[in-house]
Amino acid sequence: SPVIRLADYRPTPYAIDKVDLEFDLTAERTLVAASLVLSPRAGTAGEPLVLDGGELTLVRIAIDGRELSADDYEASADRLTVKAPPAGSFRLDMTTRLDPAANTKLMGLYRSSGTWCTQCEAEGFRRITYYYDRPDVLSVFTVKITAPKTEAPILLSNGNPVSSGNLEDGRHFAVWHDPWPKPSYLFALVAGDLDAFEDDFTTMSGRKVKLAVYVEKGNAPKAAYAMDSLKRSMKWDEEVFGREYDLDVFNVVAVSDFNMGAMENKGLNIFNDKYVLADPEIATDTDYAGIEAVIAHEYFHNWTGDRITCRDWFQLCLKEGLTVFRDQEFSSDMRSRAVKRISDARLLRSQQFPEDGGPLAHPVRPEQYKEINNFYTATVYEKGAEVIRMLKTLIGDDAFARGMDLYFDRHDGEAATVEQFIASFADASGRDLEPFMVWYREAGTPTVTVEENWDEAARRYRLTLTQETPATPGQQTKKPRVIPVRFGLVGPDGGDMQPSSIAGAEVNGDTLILTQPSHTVTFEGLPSRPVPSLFRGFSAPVKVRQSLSSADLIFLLANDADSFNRWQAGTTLAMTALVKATQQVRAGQAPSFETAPIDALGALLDDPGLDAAFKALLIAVPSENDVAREVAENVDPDAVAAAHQAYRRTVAGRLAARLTAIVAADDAAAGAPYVPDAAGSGRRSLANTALDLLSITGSAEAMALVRRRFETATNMTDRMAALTILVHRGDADAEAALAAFFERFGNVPLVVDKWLSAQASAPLPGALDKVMALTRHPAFSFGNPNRVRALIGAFATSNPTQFGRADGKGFGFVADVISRLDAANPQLAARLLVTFRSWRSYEPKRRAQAETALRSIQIKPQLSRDVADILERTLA
Ligand code: DPP
Ligand code: ZN
Repeated sequence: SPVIRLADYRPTPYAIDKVDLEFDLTAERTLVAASLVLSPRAGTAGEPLVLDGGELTLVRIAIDGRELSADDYEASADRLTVKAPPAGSFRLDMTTRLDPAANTKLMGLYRSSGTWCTQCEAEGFRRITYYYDRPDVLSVFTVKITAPKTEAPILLSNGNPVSSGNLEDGRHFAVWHDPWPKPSYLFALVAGDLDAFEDDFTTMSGRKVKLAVYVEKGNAPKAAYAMDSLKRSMKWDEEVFGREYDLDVFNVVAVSDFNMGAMENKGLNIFNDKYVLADPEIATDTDYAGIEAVIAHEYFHNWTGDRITCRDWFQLCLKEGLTVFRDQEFSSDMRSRAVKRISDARLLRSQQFPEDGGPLAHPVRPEQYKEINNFYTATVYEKGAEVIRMLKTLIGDDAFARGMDLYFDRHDGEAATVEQFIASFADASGRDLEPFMVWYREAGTPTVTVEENWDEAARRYRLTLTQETPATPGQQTKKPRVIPVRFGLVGPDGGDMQPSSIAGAEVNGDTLILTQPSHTVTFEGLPSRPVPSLFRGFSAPVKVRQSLSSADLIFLLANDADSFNRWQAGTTLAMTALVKATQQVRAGQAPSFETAPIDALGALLDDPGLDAAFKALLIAVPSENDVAREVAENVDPDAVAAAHQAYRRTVAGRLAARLTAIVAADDAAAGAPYVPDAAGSGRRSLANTALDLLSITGSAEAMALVRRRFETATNMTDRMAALTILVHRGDADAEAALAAFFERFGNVPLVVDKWLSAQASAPLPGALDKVMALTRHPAFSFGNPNRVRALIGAFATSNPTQFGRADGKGFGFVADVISRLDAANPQLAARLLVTFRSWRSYEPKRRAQAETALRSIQIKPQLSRDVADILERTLA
């Protein structure tokens, strides 16, 4: 398949001035009548009109009311060419016939539990009608929907409602008009028998907006938290970014079959129901936080994505990185900023770093692709957000705010580029940001190596900071990057010391700005050797190689003024211990651990000044996947697991009394009503982390605590935590607990997903057989993306020893599933395939097994472009 290149960008020869769509929906067939007003751009009159299609059947075509003859055009399933359109502006009428019920790709118009719904980003609109299905063609849409009234009493599209009424034969219609010009990927339609949770919001200029969250019948009460999150998002965007909503209505619809998390269609966001439905019985604290973040994310897109969209798909981070940055800020303001920052850094390291360091590495703003669906990645989203955060650190809060305003002023109503975005900040700050563009253009995670030197006699401290970015596919040499290093020099009393002067790098407040391959920074006039605290707040998405002693790390863990670096010091200590233990296991030795770092954690657990969520993060052991990433080469997941187990046993043993007290304190508080806020979720998170650690010893007392928690839990967070522990430890009561859980929640698909995931991620020899058996369970379906991700996705991503079985059966099974899914839903299949991206890091035997599994997919005929693209890059 062809390579699409940024360098080849050209505007279309025609603009689409106006679009009228009429959808005629029946159970048997769907007809779409599209009427487009087109006009040639300067100098392009008479050029052929070539529109995108996707598996379309054309039943009628006319220009300015005249039916075209066969000589006038060529229509294939994937393309329409009108050979010689009129020289001026003209109207193109087309009717296409669709089969939404047969649409298993979940792109374009499809049915989910009987509801007609759409997903058009990135290239789904072409599966509805022929169109310039690209983000730089903006038009004003009017949409009429007719459908059987009993089957679809609710008819929704973008914009504002215009009219509605009854027709013959039990049918009815609704007309919607969206005054804001938009590209086709933001089009949406919903028709179904849904319940609504309604409310309203008065904007900063006093306009009243009707809000509704539509859900399947009977689920309206479960939309309350999503609605509350929406209203808080609308208010926050006014207060923090000065952005007001711009239509009379804002609708959110939850559907149960959805490839992505959610979609920001103008005025009609469509969501995976996982990010809408919640009550304490069915949703965990993590689910609540996810709903709040995704509702905010999609709402924030109204300005960063819809009002200002992307010129082409290479600019995807222009809307995604920026909107992730905005939702991160929102969540930080709603909850704990320190905890959010740590969670985001963990996510980046676990999802984006392996992408950046493997065969699928690509720049935040890629320059070529074969299939754009494969670029909705952690690099574009999460690293894209980090790049914006660095920009803010670099130019300061005020210039950043002015730059945002300038961007909105200049580009409202346009399809913009990353260069235009960055120019707004260069102009607002006066800083040359060309060197900063390397973050957008080059892939790979820089490593910053730190060397220190203390001259006691001269009271002079030197840090040498050297950056290096490894080669990535297609990019052999790398330029130095602009790296902001927020820092502190921690003195013996735990406070930051102030040097009398700093030389060797630009300094901006508490931030050193690296621009060269290497800087030696000299700090004069310090009373004693400081302990350096670098990259405070995770000020740059880099790896840091620095050999601080255990004593220094323990000191930072206890004293650093920056909470991120306190956590980082603890994590570095744990990771060092885990990597060493893994090496000992591989060498046939018993792993051994220093006790001082563990005792330091214990002391922090006693500190009443630290909040529970932060303590939970401090004692959360880096995952086996984290350790494997650090080991990097010749990974043996069984050795990692053995080291991990031994480390957790040691921690649990030394901290047993404190951990038990934490669980008991939480038990005492459990009678209070469930509130999914930072305080409540922090308390539960700490208690469940403590319980998980205690259970690793398998002691009768610990397992009794787990069983009791499972039986007496008053919310899904605690119930699920306890169930997972029982299942993962292979407890004698695990099967009974799973049965009881299914008995109670088997009719709630989102909870069935948790039940599936707990079993799929169990680090036990029987896990693969269990997963295979569960694929035949009546509650499972290969047709539903959430079920597939909950079972197969969880097995591949969260069960390193069983997915990575030495006999290759784990790899083989997942490869078979990918082959089987590909024809029905290529996007989902390609996502699953990404779980193989680090296959070259395994020890030789597993590496060979993984390659065999990948090659077994490759030989299948008719692979989708999605899967073929990932496979080709993964094996390259
Ligand atoms: N729906 C996806 C998101 O909001 C793609 N735009 O990130
Ligand atoms: Zn987004």
